[in-house]
Amino acid sequence: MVDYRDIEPPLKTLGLCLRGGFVDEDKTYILIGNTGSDIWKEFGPAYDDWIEPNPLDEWTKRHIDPIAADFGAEALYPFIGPPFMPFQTWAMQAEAVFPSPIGPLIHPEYGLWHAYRAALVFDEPVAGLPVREDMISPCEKCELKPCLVSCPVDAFVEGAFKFQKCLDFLNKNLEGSCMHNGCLARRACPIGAEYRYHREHARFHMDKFLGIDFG
Ligand code: B12
Ligand code: SF4
Ligand code: SF4
Repeated sequence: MVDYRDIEPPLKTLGLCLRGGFVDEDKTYILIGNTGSDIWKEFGPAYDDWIEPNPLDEWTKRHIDPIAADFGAEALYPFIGPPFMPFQTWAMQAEAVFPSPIGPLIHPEYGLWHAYRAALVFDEPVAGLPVREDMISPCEKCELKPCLVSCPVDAFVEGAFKFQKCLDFLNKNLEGSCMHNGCLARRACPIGAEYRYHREHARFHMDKFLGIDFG
């Protein structure tokens, strides 16, 4: 039987980590993700091997497929779709993360500075699967909610992300703070401030966000 803790070492060398797991209909789902900019230390300098237009997705698949094969699991990815796999729903089952008012799930330690890169699906139980911690969302204790008042174009309206407003602003401010350092609304959140993405890492994601073909 595979032990949960045995999956961590090969991920660590990639700047990735385990993000909990859960059992559903006899299958065990284990989530893999990144917290802070650890992933950038491994992926960023490997730019000679980047395959555009989605180098992080290609890099992830290239490294995770063999790890999944070694452990006898199937690898699923958040970026393959549509239809996309319900990674945020899975994440809420796997670990103590909660919807934030601006969209991304918030983690009590990493704040908004984390993401999911893959899920390993096993046909059998996995030993040492951690139990999801019983916690409350940091947003419940956050009275001022600075994330909701920091966007220069009020892209967050009544719980929805008006991404076209955001994209229009970014396109007019390509050398602005959002593009260089990452979303101002996300950076306004006090939780997990020490995990904020480093400048180059943030810029990479903003460039990719801007380059999405919205049809
Ligand atoms: C499409 C997509 C987008 C589109 C959204 C378009 C649209 N209008 O839907 C665009 C391009 C705009 C986008 C932008 C961003 N995205 Co995006 N996106 C996705 C993607 C690929 C698919 C989403 C989807 O359709 N899932 C399918 C549904 C069925 O999945 P689901 O998990 O069941 O979704 C449910 C939950 O969201 C849940 N839910 C939401 N709120 C609440 C509240 C409660 C109370 C409950 C119970 C449930 C709930 O309801 C949804 C429907 O069932 C996901 C990856 C993935 N596979 O999920 C990333 C993903 C959601 N994105 C992510 C990120 C980080 C971003 C950006 C910050 C990108 C950036 N610039 O760096 C921005 C921020 C946008 C924002 N403020 O919300 C991360 C979020 C990580 C996290 N911490 O939660 C994900 C998970 C990708 C990843 N690799 O981790 N994204
Ligand atoms: S600023 Fe407050 S409400 Fe907004 S995401 Fe952070 S903790 Fe939640
Ligand atoms: S990136 Fe900038 S414009 Fe876009 S939602 Fe965040 S704060 Fe608003």
